[in-house]
Amino acid sequence: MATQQGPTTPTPEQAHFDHLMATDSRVEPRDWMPDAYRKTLLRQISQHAHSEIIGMQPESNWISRAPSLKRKAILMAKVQDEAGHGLYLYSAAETLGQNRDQMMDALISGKARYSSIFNYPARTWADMGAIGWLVDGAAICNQVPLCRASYGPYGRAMVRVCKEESFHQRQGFEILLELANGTSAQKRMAQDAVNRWYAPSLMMFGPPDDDSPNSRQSMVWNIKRFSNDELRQRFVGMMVEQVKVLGLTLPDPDIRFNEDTKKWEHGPLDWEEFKEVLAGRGPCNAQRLERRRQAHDDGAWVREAAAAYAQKQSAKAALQEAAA
Ligand code: BYC
Repeated sequence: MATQQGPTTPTPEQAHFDHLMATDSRVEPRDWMPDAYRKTLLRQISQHAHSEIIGMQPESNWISRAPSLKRKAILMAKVQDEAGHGLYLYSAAETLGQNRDQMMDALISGKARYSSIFNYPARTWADMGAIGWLVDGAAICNQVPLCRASYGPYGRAMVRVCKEESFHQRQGFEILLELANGTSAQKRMAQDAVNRWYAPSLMMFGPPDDDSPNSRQSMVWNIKRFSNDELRQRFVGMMVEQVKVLGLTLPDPDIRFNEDTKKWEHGPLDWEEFKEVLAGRGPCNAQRLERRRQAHDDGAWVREAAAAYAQKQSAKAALQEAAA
């Protein structure tokens, strides 16, 4: 005799989680969550944290070559901010059960992802402007909706990150504005940097929606609020206006205003190049990872000293407790 299969009743924990999702409420570290939710958050937060850390490299290369003391100080502060963003995100990941050592091992062994954008070289000072304006601009566009991500520690980290990214974008815009209003050689340098960073910055939003295996579920879980293509399109609309103020152009002959949707649309992107970069074969993948490995090795003595100090402090505390 066939048994009748009704819908399974969710466990109380699952029901609570479902309620949090249905009411667009926050999940906190001590709440029960499905394994797949935890896994996808860890996947995204890890990718994001490592992007911040690897993202320090193209800019830190220019600190010693910044054209003035003021520019040097500003760039140094920006690079330090990126390190801070990485730390907030590693802490958010820790609340999900993955510690910083595990995450760092995954990065330096080449297993973990970081944003494709940081595998492109920063060739001139104008690249500092283009990175700030386009790369931080794309990051803000992507990350402002993440301030409402359902996982509390991630959403709260994003609030602070976005505030700092806004400052970064303004400094990038201002570098480009000054170059664009400078000599003709400076203007050419600014345009060349925009030409090289434009398409890679559009690819930061991830693959097209039809080819994005994670988006749908992440949106059901209120982690992502918009699809990759929606955010990319929104970003293009912002850049089209801002580039006019710069007196530069976007290297996109097919960009057009869609009268039906009242939105700007970009031309085709080279998704084969994107896949190559993700597969580790971008212009700077090997160099970026090697530099991170070297920095990790060079910092070993700091970690050892900190661990020895912590051990000494806890032994001292234990002795004091025994004596009390
Ligand atoms: N690069 O299903 P999809 C910054 C991967 S740093 C590399 O659409 P999802 C800054 C994706 O991980 C800003 N990988 O995925 C720092 C997935 O692979 P796995 C960084 C990419 O997660 C210093 C696969 O492709 N911001 O601001 O739904 C200086 C399929 O994709 C990329 C963030 O990370 C990419 N561009 O959506 C200056 C924001 N795109 O994991 C500035 C947080 C996709 O299955 N992250 N992949 O192996 C996100 O919002 C989402 O993770 C993404 C991708 C939109 C990037």
